[in-house]
Amino acid sequence: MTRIEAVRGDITREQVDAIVNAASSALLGGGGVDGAIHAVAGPRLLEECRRLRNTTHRDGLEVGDAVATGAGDLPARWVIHTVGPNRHRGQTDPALLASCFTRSLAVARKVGARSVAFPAVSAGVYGWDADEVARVAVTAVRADLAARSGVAPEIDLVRFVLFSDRLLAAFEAELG
Ligand code: AR6
Repeated sequence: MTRIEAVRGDITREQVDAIVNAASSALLGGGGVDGAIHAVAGPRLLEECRRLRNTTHRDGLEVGDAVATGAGDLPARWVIHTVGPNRHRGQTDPALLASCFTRSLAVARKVGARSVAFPAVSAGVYGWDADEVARVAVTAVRADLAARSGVAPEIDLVRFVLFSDRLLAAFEAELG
């Protein structure tokens, strides 16, 4: 069984195999959790992101998709970059947000990560409501894990790392 939990904290401090970044399509850093992750990870992370842009991701990363890099100086081993839908650009389809979580889990399995920490993707600059992000995230993660239970390699821990009490309460309410 995979443990799913929510904690309040700074995702850059998480000692898990993979942390998920709420990136932009450009994959070259930004503000919010993206900026925090790049600041702690250091220049190696940006180099790896640039390499992706010069090879497999010349047009950047699509909304709802995910891709892994190393984690530079972070305690985690991998950073999984995903691009949430931007409500301010009319990207209001919950399936796009759900895809961020399921694609990130697929990438985590591909690299062999057994523990994964997620931020509240799209709940910041991209303008989604905390309760909706919590509902979509928890539903998507639960459904994904249920669909793959018993299929190796398994993920042992999914931890939502929330930056505010408001977000933590929203996720706790969904997790029940
Ligand atoms: N640990 C955990 N959560 C954090 C941290 C942290 N260190 N820092 C911020 N958050 P946002 P988005 C929370 O704006 O809405 C960037 O510029 C934050 O409080 O980081 O998906 C990218 O480059 C909020 O609840 O991501 C993109 O252009 C949540 O993380 C754009 O922002 C997500 O907020 C992505 O916007």
